[in-house]
Amino acid sequence: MKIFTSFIIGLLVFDCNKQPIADNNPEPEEEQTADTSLRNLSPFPFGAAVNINLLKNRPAYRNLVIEEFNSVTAENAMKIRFIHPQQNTYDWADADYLVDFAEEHDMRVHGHNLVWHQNLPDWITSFQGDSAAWENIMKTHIQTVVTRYKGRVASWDVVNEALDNDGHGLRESLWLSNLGPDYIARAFEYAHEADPDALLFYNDYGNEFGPTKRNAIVDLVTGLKNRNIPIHGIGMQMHTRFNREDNFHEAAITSAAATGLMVHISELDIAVNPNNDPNLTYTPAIQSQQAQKYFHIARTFHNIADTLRHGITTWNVSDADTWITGRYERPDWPLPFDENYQRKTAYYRILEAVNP
Ligand code: 9MR
Repeated sequence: MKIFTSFIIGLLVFDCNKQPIADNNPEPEEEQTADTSLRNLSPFPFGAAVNINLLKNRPAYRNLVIEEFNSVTAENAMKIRFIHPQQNTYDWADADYLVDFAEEHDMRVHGHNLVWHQNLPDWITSFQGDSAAWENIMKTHIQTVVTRYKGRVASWDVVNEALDNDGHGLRESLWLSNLGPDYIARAFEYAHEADPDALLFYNDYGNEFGPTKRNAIVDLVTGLKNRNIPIHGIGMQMHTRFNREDNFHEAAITSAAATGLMVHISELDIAVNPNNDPNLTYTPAIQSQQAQKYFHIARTFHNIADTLRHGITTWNVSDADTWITGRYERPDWPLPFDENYQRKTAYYRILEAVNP
């Protein structure tokens, strides 16, 4: 029933917003959709994190990605556990598929990610060696992956989530304990050596939590920049919620831009069920509050200097494939497209925000 209802709502919203077509000038159907798409109307790249299986096997998903986005991030396919499963084995199949797909459809690829405390393969978690041997693992991984996609992957999340949850310091990890705190700077240097033209990002979550995490992120990247470490941007994941106050999102975006680095809202989604209510209904009031958050975030981003706008990427494509429902085992509807891949109110508010 829930799915059926949102399908009907999706159809209604979709229909109400169709552009009128002049009778004497019929355009091919493909172009009518493309004219009103995010990729055509946004002045900066608009992307999504994509799942390679869905891209291959679900036509509605694939078509939506092709029509709406001009940037893609692999949700998982470029993570070390998948791309580098054994010390001397790389599995490029899914990442290659995505890069080929992006080129075919004139999209930018944002690489996610090179160094992270999570998603490590067993050969790394069980690795025994001195810090030179660990350094070799990090350097070889970064340079092998970046070199393979040199000139084809425009930008990379070089280091992901190196700060702890609250921003009180660096997160405990195998990288930190074996390499010391300056592993972050060296990761950027290794990536830059492998592809001097790639834009390199520090990516983290919680810029919108409040001043402690926000300032910790800003201090970390500013420190790297001041040492002339080749860092070009801040990725702010922004997995946020429909009832967070606007000033938190605003402070996150404007403080990142104030560093002079490029800004990527790299994993945007807006949860509506942060309290894990198993019986929550996605009411029109909740939808409209969520759409207003999307509007505010997209407009605030739109208003920073255009040279700093790397783009906005949503984490997943639609409410049918969001990571949130699986991870938290709750109903939720965090994305601009519904379970049937139809545009939601949030979608139209984003269009309005980026195309004033
Ligand atoms: O959405 C991703 C999920 O499918 C994976 O199981 C998980 C672990 O690799 O990572 C999720 O993506 C995360 C991203 O890589 C980093 N920021 C938080 C994202 C959501 O957890």
